[in-house]
Amino acid sequence: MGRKTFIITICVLCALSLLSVSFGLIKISVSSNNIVNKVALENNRNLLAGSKETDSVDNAYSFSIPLNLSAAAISSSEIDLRWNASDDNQGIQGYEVYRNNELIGTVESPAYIDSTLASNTAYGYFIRAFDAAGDKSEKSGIIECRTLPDKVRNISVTAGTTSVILTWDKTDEATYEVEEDGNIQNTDTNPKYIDVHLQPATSHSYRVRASNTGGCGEWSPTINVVTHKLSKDPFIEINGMVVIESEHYTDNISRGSHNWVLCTSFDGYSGEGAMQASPNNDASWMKDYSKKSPELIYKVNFSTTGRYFIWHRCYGIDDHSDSVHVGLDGKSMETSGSIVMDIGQYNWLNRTYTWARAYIDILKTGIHEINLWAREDGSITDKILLTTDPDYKPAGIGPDESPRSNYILTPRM
Ligand SMILES: [Ca+2]
Ligand SMILES: [Ca+2]
Repeated sequence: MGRKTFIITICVLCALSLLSVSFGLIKISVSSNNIVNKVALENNRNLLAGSKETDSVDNAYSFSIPLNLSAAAISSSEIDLRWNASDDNQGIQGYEVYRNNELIGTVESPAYIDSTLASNTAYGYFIRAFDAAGDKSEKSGIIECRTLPDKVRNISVTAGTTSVILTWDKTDEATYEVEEDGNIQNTDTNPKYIDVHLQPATSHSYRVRASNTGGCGEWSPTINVVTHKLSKDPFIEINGMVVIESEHYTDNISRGSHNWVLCTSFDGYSGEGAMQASPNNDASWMKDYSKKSPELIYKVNFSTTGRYFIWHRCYGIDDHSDSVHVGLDGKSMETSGSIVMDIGQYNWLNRTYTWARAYIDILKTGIHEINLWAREDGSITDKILLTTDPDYKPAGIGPDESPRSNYILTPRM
C-alpha cells in the first residue's frame, strides 16, 4: 500500500469557494459556477471553462493508452500491477486502476498493488490515464492474473518402514510441489505424495506448497518424519489381504552353503530391494526343502480365515534360477510348493510348476508363519501378496505393504 499515492483531484461544488492547485505545469481551478474543472496550462494553453469546450480542447491533447500492463501475483491476497508511463506527459496527472471493470484506485506513477484479494482467484485489470480535467485515455489492454494459493491444509503423514505418504486437502486449479530433504519434487494435481526407497529408522523432512498460473504459494510448515525401524512384528492381514516386502522377513535362515541376500541388481523391485538365494551355482531343492533349503520366514496376524491365493512378485535369472516353495507354519504344502517365475523381469505370478494356482488355507485366526524356501538358487523374491479374493490380480509393484503391529498413523496437522 505504501507504493500507492493517491492524487485525486476532487471537484468541490461549493457555492462561494475557489480552489487553485498547482501540479508542475498544470494549474487547476475549480469553480462552483462550472460543472467541470477548468484547466489552465502555464504554457499559455488557453483552455476554456465549461464542459463542452473543455472536452473539445482536451481531445486535441488526447493521451496515449497506457502500454505493457503487467500483473504479478505476489501473495495469496496481492497482485502487483505495472505499466509504461503514457508518453504524453503534458497534462497527465495519474492513472485509474480498474479491477473486473470497477475503478479501485488512482495513482500518480505507473504502478499499483491491489491487496485484500481472495486467494487462488483470477482478476482482470485495465488502466486509464487521466488529466486534471478528468479527461481519460482509452483503456489499456486487459490483463488477467490469479492470486497465489493459500498454504495447503490438513497435511496427513503416514510413515512406514521404507516409505512416507503425505496427503492434504485439494486446492482448486492447483498443482503441488513437495520438498523432500531440501530437494523439490514436482508432483501433479493429486494432493498426495508417496516417498519410497527410504531406509528404515531414518529422519526425513517435507514441505508442501500449491502452485497455480500466478505462481507458487507459501510453503507449509516443515514436517519431520522418522521411518520405522525394521520390525519383527507380525504383518497384519486386513480384509482378507496381506502384502509383504520379501526383504522384510522375520527370520532369515541359511542352510548348507546357501542363504538369502538382499538384491538390488535388477531395476524394478518394490521397497528397498529383493532377496536372492545365493550363491547361484546350480543348486536346487526339490524334496525335503523345509529342512535343506535356505528359508525366509514372515509372521502374519490373520483375522480372516479361508483360502489365500499366493501372488508372488519375483524375478527369474534363467531356467535354473526361477522357482521357490511357499509353506505355512514351517511345513511344506502341496498347494504352494514349486512356485515358478518369469525370467528376466519382475512380475506377479500365482501358479505352481503344474500351472495350478498357488494357495494356502488359513484355518485359525492369529499369528502364523509364512515360509519361503529356495527351489533353485539364484531365484529372486521381491514381494508376497496373500488374498482371499480369487479375482484379485496385483499389477505394477502392487499395493503398499501391510502394516505391522507397531504401525503408526501420525495425527493430522
Ligand atoms: Ca540357479
Ligand atoms: Ca521388495
